[in-house]
Amino acid sequence: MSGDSPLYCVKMRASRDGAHISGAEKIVPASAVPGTAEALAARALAHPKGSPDDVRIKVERAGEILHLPSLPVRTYKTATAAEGMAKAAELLASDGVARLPEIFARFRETYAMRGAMLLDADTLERLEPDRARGVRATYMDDAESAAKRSASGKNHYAEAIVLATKVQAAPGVIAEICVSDDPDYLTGYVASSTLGYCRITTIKEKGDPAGGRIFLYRGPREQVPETIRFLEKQCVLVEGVPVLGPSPEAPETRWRGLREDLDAVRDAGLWRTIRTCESAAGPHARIEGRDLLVLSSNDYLDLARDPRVVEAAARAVREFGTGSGGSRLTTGSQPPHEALERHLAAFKGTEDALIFGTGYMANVGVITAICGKGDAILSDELNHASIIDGCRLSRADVLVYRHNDMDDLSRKLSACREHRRRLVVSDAVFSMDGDLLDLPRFLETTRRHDAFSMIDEAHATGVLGATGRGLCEHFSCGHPDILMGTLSKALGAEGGFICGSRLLVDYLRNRSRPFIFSTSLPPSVAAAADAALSVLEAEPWRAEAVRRNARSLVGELARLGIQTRTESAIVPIPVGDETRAVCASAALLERGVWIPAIRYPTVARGTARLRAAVMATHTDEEIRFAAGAIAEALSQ
Ligand code: WAQ
Ligand code: MG
Repeated sequence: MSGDSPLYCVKMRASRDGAHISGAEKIVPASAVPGTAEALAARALAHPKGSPDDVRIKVERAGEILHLPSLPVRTYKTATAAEGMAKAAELLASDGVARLPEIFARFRETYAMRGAMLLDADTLERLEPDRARGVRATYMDDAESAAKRSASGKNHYAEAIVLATKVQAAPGVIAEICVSDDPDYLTGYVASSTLGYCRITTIKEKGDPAGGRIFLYRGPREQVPETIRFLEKQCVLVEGVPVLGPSPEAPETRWRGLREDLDAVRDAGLWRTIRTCESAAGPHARIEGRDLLVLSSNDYLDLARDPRVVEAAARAVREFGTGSGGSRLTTGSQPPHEALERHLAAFKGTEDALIFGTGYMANVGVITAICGKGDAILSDELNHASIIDGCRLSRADVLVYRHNDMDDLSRKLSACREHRRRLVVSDAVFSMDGDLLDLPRFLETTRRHDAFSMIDEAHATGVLGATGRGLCEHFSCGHPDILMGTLSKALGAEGGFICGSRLLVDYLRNRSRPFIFSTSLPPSVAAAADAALSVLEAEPWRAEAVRRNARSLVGELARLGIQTRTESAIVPIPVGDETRAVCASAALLERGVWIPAIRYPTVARGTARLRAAVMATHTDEEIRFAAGAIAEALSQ
C-alpha cells in the first residue's frame, strides 16, 4: 500500500427518473480516489439497465476499519430454480433455521426494496425501521482494493462475498439468503458463519427480474439498532476474498489443486495477510494510514533507525555502492564484510565469524555443511523453522527431543553412537514462547556424548546478558561449538552469522552452499550491523531495558488476570483457537496496538497465541496501555 493513505470510501449511485439503476462502493487510499471515481462513473454510464440521468459520486474519509477474514466459499451446482431453492432450504435447516417455507414466502416483499429485509428468524417479524427501503449494508470492500487497485469492473461474486462476510459479523445476524435482481444472473447464495458462503449456481429462472436479500436475526430487540448501525455505518475490509476459479469444465485443471489447498487454508482460519508499515519501525509506526503502538518488532534495541547506524549505512552506500556484485568467493567481499566479521568474533569471544544473507541461510548453511547422510541431528521440538529446514535438507537422521529436556536428549544421543557425527541444535531463546535453553546442562550433555553443540541466538543477541552478548553471558558459562545469530533483530540490519573456531569457519567458507552460492550482503548492510554492534557496546543499558520492559508487560498482564511468562523480549499471550487469536489481534489493531496472532504451522494447532515483543525504548505508559488493550481484546 502506498504511503499516502488514509483510506477513503468512494461511492457511486446512478438513477433515471428517480429510479435506481446501479450502485457500487470502494475503499481505497487517497492516491487511488481519482481513478476509482472515474472507473465508477464509467461503470454507471455503461450499465446494461440503461443510461442514467443522475450519477452521484461521493468521497468520504473512512472511519475506524474492522478487518475480517472472508467467509470460506463452497459451491453447490444446481440445474433449476426449484432445485436451488431446495438446496438453500436444506443448508439453512442444517444450520438451525426453522420455518423455511414461510421465510422463503417473504421474498416477494423484498422485490421492490433497495436494501435487505431484516427478519426475526423465530417470530418472522420485520425489524427494519424503513420497510420500503430495507437495511443496506455499506462501507465495505475487499481489502485488496484498499491495498492497491482502483475500481475494476463489476464482479457480482467478490462484491457478494464482501457483503455476506460483513453481514455475518453484525450482532445477532445468524444467516442470509440472496437472489440477484439481475434477470441474467441465476446464481445466488446462503451464508452463515458456520456454513460460510454457499454459492448455489442456479437459484432462479432465466429472465426473472425478481431478487432480494433476507438477513435473519436472532437476539434481543434492544440490540437491533446496533445491528443496523453496524450494517449501515461500520467500515469493513474483508481479507482473503477468494478468486473465482474457472468453471469445472474449464481446462485449467493444473490450478485447481492450488486453489483447493488455499481454500482449506482459509477454512481453517489460517489465511495470511501482510500489513504495510509506512514508516521506520520504532515503538510507534504508521501502518496502513494509522499511527500504531508496535509490539511486534524484533528490532529490540530500536537501532534500525538510530542516526549512528543510518549514517554508517549511508556512508558505505556512497563509498561502495548498493550491491556487492557477487558471492564472497568471487567478487563480493568488501572491507565492511570483513570488519563486521572481526567485530562479531570479538563481541561473542570466538576465534572467527562468517556472515550469511539471512538468518535462515545461516542455519541451513551450517547444518547442511556439517551433517549429511550417516550423521545424526538432535533438534529441540520447538526449534525455529530454519533449523528444521536445515535438518531436512542435510539428509541426516533427525531425532527430535522434548522441549528443553536434557534427559531426553541424553537418551537420544546414546541411541546414535554409531552415527559418524552427532550435532545437537537448539534455539537459545525459543521464538514463540520466549523461554531460554538450559545452556549449562546442554553443554554438559553434548560434551559427554562428544556431539557438536549449536545454539541459535537470533532472539538472544543484544537481549540476554549484562552487556547483551547473549545466552553464554546470561549463564556465565562456556560456548557451544557453533553460535548462530542474526543481524536483523537487535542489530537492526539484515543477515545471519556463525561464530566459532577458526577450523569451523574455514570449513564453512569451503563447504557451506548458501554461503558459496549467494551474493553477499550489500556492504551498507554490513556497515549498519557493525555500527549497531558499536552502539550496543557503548550503551549496554539497552539490553537491560528490553528485559525490564518484557517483565513489566508480564506484570501488568498478571494484574489484569492474564498469566504469562518470559525470560526474553518475547511475551506470548496464549489464546488457543486460531480464529479467536486473529480476532483478538484485529481488536487490538482497533485499539491502536499492533500485536500479531501466531498460528499453525508456526506453532502447534490449537495453541494459537498473540506474540508481543517489546523494545528497549517502549515507555512504562506504553507498556501499561498495551496490557490494558490486550485484556480488552481478549475479553471480547
Ligand atoms: N445491502 C442490503 N441489501 C442489498 C444491498 C446492500 N448493499 N445491495 C443489494 N441488496 C438487496 C436488494 O434487495 C437487491 O434487490 C438484492 O439484494 C439483490 O441484489 O456467488 O447481484 O445486487 O456469484 O442483484 C450473488 C452472487 C449476486 C452469487 C447478488 O445481488 C455468486 C446480486 P443484487
Ligand atoms: Mg442488482
